[in-house]
Amino acid sequence: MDPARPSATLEKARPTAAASEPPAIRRERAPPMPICQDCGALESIGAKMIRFRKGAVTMRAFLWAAVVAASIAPASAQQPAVVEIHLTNFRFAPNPVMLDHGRTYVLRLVNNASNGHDFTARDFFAASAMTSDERSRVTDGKIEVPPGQVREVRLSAPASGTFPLKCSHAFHKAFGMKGKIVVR
Ligand SMILES: [Cu+2]
Repeated sequence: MDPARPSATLEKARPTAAASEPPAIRRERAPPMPICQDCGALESIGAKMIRFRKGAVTMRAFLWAAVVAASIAPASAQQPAVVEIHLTNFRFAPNPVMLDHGRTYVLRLVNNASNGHDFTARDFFAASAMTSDERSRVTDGKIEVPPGQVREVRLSAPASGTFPLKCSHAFHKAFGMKGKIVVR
């Protein structure tokens, strides 16, 4: 009787409360649903949460990429691609010289001929990124390579394009010592 009473009173209290204030309860509980469906308030919060999560994932991916890039960067800075170009009577080899945009190179100019030659590429040198020290190796858009010697210059390849290359020694271009540098 005793345990039944309280439950009975609760059951009694509930119906009476629900019966006495059904409009008030329904009005208080009802608004959230129409707001959610009508103006999409809840949906927008959900979307924000998804965007936040996506942002967090993107941020994580970005940080990871930055860490990877940071670990790779010093190695690529220490080890630029070496491109050996032979200057002979009277041609450049390879020709064209193929480079990739933005990549760092050491152009190793090798002259095994008995004549002096030069590597003249004014537009290419002007467009390439170089330290002032490296740029000082280039005179008037060219690098002179005495017979049997090697000259090196380090640079970052410019935006993609085709740049003329020649030897400026008298008649060498006419003899065929010309070519191009193609940056992809
Ligand atoms: Cu020449």
